[in-house]
Amino acid sequence: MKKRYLVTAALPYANGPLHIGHLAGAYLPADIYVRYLRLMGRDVVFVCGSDEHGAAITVKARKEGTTPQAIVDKYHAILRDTFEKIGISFDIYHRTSAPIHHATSQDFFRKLNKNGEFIEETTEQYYDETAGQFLADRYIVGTCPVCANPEAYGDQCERCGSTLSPTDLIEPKSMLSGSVPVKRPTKHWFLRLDKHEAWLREWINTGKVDGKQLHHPADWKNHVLGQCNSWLDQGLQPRAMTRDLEWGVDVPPEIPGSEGKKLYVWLDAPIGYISATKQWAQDHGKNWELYWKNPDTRLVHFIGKDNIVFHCLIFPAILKAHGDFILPVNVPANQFLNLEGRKLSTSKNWAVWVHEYCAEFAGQEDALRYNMIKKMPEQSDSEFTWKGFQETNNNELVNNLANFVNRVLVLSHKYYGGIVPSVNPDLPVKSGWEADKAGQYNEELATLHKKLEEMNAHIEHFNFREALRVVMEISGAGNALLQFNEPWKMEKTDPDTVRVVMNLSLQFVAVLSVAIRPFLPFSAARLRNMLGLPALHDNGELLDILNELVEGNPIVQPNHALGQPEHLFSRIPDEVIQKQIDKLNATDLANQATTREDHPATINYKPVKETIQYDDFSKLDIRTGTILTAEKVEKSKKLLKLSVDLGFETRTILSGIAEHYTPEEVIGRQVIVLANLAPRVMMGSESAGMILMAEDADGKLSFVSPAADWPNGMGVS
Ligand code: B3M
Ligand code: ZN
Repeated sequence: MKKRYLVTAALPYANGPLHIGHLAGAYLPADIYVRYLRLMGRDVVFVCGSDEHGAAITVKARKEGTTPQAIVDKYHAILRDTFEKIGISFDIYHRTSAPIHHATSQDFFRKLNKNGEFIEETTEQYYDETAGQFLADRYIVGTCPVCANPEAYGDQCERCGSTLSPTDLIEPKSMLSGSVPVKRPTKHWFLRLDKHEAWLREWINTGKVDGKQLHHPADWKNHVLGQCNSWLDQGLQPRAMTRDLEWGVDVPPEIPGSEGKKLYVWLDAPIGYISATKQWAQDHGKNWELYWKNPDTRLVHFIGKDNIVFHCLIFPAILKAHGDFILPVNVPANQFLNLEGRKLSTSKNWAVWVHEYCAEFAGQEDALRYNMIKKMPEQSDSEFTWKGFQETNNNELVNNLANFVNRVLVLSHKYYGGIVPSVNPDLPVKSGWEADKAGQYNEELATLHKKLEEMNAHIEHFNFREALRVVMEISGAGNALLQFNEPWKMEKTDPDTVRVVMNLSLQFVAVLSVAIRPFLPFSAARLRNMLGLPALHDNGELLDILNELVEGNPIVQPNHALGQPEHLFSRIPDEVIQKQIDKLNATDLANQATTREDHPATINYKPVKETIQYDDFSKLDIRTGTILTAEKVEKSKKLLKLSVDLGFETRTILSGIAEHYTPEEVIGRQVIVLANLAPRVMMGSESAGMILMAEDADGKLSFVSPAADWPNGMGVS
C-alpha cells in the first residue's frame, strides 16, 4: 500500500504580500518535500490557504481605511497568484472565509464545548476606552519580556518569535488609539491546556501517546523541541479561545452568551488545514477523513519558528480534545531569514517581495528558489544578500549545472545527430566522481543510484540544504566526467570510448532532470524537453529511475532522439543586482527620514576614547565563532555560560548578556570573539575569551555577527 501523507504549510495572513522570509521559512521546504513524495509515488495531499481572520486583518483594514473583506480579497488573490508563479505546488489553496471553514470551526467548538474542554470565565482584559474595544492579540503592543523588542504584539513577538499574552507585555498600549489600556471584565471560553500538559510533555519528549509510539523525537529539530519544552516547563495555563470582535468565525449562535463573540484566530486558522482538505476531497471525489483520522497517515506541518507553540502544543491539544484526529509526526519549523544583515520587516518595507521578484525576474524563478534553499534557515537564522544571490546563480547554476547540460547536449548533437549512442559497457573510462579513478559504465550508474539514495535520505530528514548539495554534486561529477575524459580530443581516435563517455553523461543529465524537480521545477521541465523525454507528472518517476539504476539499467536508451539544447540558466549581470541594492538603500533612507521625524535625535553619544597606536590594536586576536550551547548561571542575573566553537577548539565563555537574550535565542548564533583575553574566573567558572557586542545609548546589547555561514576561527581585523 502507498504511504499516505498530509502536508500543510502555514496559512499566511491575507494582510500583505509574500516575502522571501515566508518562502524560505515554510513554503519552499514544504514544496520540496511534497514534490519529492509525489516523485516517490506516495499518496500525498498538500494544503494551504489564506488566513483571513484575526486582528492582523482588521488592523490592516483600519490602516488602509477600508473593510476587512476588501483586504482579504485583495491579498488572497495576490498570495494565490504569487505561490503559483514561484512554483509552490499546493493541491488546494483555500481561504478561511469559506463557508465550509466556518462550519468546520464551529463544529470543533461545539465538540470541545460538549466534551468539557472549556471553562467559561469572566476575567479582566485590556480595554481601550477611547476606541471602545477590547484589546487582544495585535490590537495591543508593548515591550517583549523575552527580547525587549518595543513593538511586540499581544499574541507574539515578531523579533524573537516568542508566543505571548497581552498581560506579558511590558508597558502595553493600544494599537487603535495609542492610549494606555485599562482592564475591564469580559466572559470568554478558555481551553483547559493545563489538562493536556502531561500527555503533551510525554508526546513531545518520547513520541508516545497512551503507550503508542507515534514518532521519534530524535527526528524533530532541536530548536522545535527546545521551544516546546520551555513552554511546558512554565506550566500550561488555560488559554482564551474566543474574542470580543466583529470579524471572524462566530461562536456557534445556540451557545448561551455567544453574542458578539468570535473564535480566537489561532483556534480557527489551523482548522483551516482540515477545511481545506475537506474542500479538496469534495472537488476530487476523495475521502478527507482518511487524511485526518487514519493512523497510517503522516501529518507534517511546515511553519516558521514563530508558529511552533501553536502547532506543537495548542493545535495538538485541540485535535486530541476532539478525539478523532491524528497528531503531526513532525513539525520541521525553520528559523528566520535575514535580509542584507537585518531582520525582514513588512512594516519597514525591508523585504524582497516575491511577486515583485517574479515580475522583474520572469523566467528566473528557479534562481531564487535555488538561493533560498541554499540559504534555508533550517537550524539557525540565515541571510539573503543580492550579491550572494548573484553568486549562486552565476557560479553554481550557470557554471556548474547549465554548463554541464549544455555541453552534453551540444556534443551529442555534434557527434551523433542528437541520437543517444549505444555503448560497449566493458570499455573503461575515467570516473567523474574522483580524479584519477578508473570508471566503468555499470559502476557509474551504481554511483548515481547511491547519490540519489543519499539525496532522498536528506529530504526524508528535512535537510534540504544537504539534499541540494548532493544534486549539485551529481552535476559536478558529470562535468568532471567530461573534463577528465576530454571526448573532444579522442572523438576521431577512439570513438568507442567517447560513446561510453557521452552515453554516461546523458544518463547523468537524465537523472538530474528528475532529481532537480523538487528544488527547481521549472528547470526540470525545460530539461525534460531538451532530452526529448516525457514531462514529469509527479507520479513515482524518481522511484522508477531508482529501480532502473539499481538493476544497472540506463535511464535514456540508445537510439532515443534528444531535443534541442537551450540555456537552462543565464548570468545575472552586476547592473541588475545593483538596481535591487539601490531599491533597498532607498527604503533605508526613507525609513531613516521617518525615524528622524518621529524621534528627533537626542542620543547621547559616548565620547571617543583616547587614541591608540596600531600596535595596540594588533595585539587583539579577534575570531569568528558559533555558540554551541548556552545556559543560565546559577545566582547570576547577568551571565550566560556559553560554549563557543572557534573552529580549532571549543571554549567556555561567560558573557553578560542574560538580561538581553535567553539561552535558546543564542544557540546557533555566529559571533565575534576576543580570543586572547586572559582567562578569568566568574561565579565559580573560568571564562576564556569575550563575546563582542554592540551597545546602544540605553545600554541594550546586540550581537555583532559575520555574514551568515562564515567559517569559525577566522580572524577579524
Ligand atoms: N497566519 C500566522 C502567520 O502568518 C498565521 C499562521 C496560521 S497557520 C495555521 O505567521
Ligand atoms: Zn521578543
